Amino acid sequence: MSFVRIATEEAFATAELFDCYRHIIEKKSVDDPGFYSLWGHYLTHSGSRAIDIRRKLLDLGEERLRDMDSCGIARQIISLTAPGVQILDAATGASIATQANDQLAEAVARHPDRFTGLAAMAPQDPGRAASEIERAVSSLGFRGVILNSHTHGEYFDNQKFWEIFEAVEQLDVPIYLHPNTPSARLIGPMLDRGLDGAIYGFGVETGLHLLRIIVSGVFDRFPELRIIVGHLGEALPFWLFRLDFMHAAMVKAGRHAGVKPLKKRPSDYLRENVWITTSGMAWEPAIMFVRSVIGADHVMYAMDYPYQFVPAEVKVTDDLPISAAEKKAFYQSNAESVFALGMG
Ligand code: 1DF
Ligand code: MN
Repeated sequence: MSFVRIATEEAFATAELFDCYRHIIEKKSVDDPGFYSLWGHYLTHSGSRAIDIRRKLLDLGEERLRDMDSCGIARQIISLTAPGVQILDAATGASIATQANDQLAEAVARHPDRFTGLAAMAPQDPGRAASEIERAVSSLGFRGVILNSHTHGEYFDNQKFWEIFEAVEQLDVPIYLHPNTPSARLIGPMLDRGLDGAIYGFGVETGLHLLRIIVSGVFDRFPELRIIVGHLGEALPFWLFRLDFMHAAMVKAGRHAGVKPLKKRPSDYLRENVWITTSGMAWEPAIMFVRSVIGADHVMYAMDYPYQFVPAEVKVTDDLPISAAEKKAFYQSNAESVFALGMG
């Protein structure tokens, strides 16, 4: 059985977004230590990794296609790199998101057989974000939305953001909940040991965000909502048993005002409403474990280009001990289904 490889967490940036980031770094105008740690590095460092990443993020043409060809990636699902426009003020964020979506749409139009777009949006103004999502899906043909975790320290269990859930549920597209550096409240003890970034802090921040969404009852209110999360579920699959046990105990004891009864167990939402990608986790034992506890139809491939552009890692997923039909689901059909590729 043959298949193509679809990579589902692949990043780009616009020159205008980088200009905004440089301006914030220069003026120190935002209270977000993680942002300075991440982008203070990638935008100023002169090592080859930072230089390559800056250049590859800005390319939506030949270099990206060559890199995809070099490791057999047929299609990238492309989104604006973290933290996207969520670090900006509301008005600037909305206009940079619109511009980024237009630039990505032009690239998709040039290479419709290679690129699929996810919509950037600025949750700082939820109403405007919902309109931009509607435009990006209905007019530009994008197949989902990128959410780079916290927005100025706020999380999507907060009902002020729920009109964004309404919009995606209505449009029937998923949200990719992508990492950001931990919010200012969370990052303290990570910074001085360099644990704030993709090594660990990203996963803590993003797993926490998804758990806040689950325990707040978002999926009871929006039962059709689909959330995609990378890095093999940001460690949550390993916690399934304990999450269910402790959540039930807390609800029974009425211990926390913010922990209400849910219609299902936390693990049920993680299996039914959540899809998981392998970005940055080319590691057979972990992939097989997550498939076994989440279900093979909700686990799919991602590379995390250009941050983890390691062509040899594709061999790890090519060599997974699964059938040809399961491999096709992992690399291709699960992504085609959750992003409704070829259906509009
Ligand atoms: C890094 C990793 C940066 C991922 C990312 O976006 C990112 C990194 C700024 O290595 O610094 O998306 N990642 O998803 O693992
Ligand atoms: Mn990523």
